[in-house]
Amino acid sequence: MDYSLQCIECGKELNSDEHYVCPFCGGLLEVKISLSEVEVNFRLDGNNLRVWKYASLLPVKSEPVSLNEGGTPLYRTEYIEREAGIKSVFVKHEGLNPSGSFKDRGMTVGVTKALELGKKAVACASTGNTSASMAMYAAKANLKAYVLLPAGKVALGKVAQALMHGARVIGIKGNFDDALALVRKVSEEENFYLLNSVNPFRLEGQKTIAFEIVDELGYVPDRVILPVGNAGNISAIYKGFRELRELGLIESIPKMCGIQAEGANPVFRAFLKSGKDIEAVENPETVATAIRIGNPVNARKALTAIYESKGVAVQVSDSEILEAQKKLASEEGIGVEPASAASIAGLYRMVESGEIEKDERVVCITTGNLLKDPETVIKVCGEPVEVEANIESIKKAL
Ligand code: AN7
Repeated sequence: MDYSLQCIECGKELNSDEHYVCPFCGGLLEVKISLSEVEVNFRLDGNNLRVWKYASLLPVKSEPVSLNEGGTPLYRTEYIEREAGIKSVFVKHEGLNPSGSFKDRGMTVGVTKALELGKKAVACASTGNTSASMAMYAAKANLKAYVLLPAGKVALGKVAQALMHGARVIGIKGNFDDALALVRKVSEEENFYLLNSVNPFRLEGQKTIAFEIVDELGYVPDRVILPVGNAGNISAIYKGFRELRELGLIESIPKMCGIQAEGANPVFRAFLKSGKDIEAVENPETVATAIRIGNPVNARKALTAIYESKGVAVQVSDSEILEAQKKLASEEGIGVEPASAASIAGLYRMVESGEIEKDERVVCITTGNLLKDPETVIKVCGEPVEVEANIESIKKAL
């Protein structure tokens, strides 16, 4: 397949896969697929959903390192439709990927690329899910994995995964943004293949969320809503829709709507000013630790996606996030982690503000699994009651 890497800042094109930032200006790179030359060998017929169904639009040359990622369920949420008064609301549950988050779509491509480039080790900074996913795919590919985490600020399930899959996990006394700056330096010095969302190949895998939404629904929704942290996913999904349109497979692009937590809201703030550049939030804080990010590297790409698609950025409070998490779990049977619930909290905010029309067809993306963050669940729901082991006590407790 034909593709190049293009700098999103200076526009220069590179023909080597080695870079993840522009060697001329330091800007982020984006994979530019030669769409006029691609032979699309899949049909958007709802069958065989998985990341590698779309291999003809993915920039790899070798056998993929795969754990059967993608093909996640798209649930119709009738309770939420009724309560929000919206014609159709679907939830695409990315928490049902192999490691329990959407990151697997990116890692299958990113780790395959690491092998193509002959790398011996991969690395990332992470609020948790990236590290869990990377560790898993590195294990499968027999690569060393190095992880930098903000100490004490990563949900337990994610740390457990990274450790058990064999990554070297290092907590730093700083936040995610500090960890990312450090891992970028260390990776350069140690020749680790960096798998944060500055890596353009990883994002290519994530664009398959857009392909699958159209594939499964059979139409293009009016709006796609998802949480925004480092802002890679919203950029990737928008790119996916753009490619389908350029190929003539769809005619419209959904309004891309990015949701941030109030305490970690730089993209939302830039959006309020109609700006393209963010001002970093120095000390980001939210219960949704996955998106506790103050200086998202892909913010410019994300804002472009939002503006070009006529979408919006929205902020939600921690209590709205936890309420939405509970609603999804208890009314719809969909178990997600707090960051994921931000998409539903955002939907409700948009209903309140009048941003959404009643007759819209909406897809919310829930990015990570409930099991990732058991500690927050116990804080919200409390511990189970404990009683004597006899029928009477149990009946009293029912
Ligand atoms: C559940 O794992 O950044 O806007 O290091 O785990 O593409 O960053 C996680 C991000 C949303 C935000 N939902 O996605 C990491 C990390 C969940 C996440 C996001 C993350 P981006």
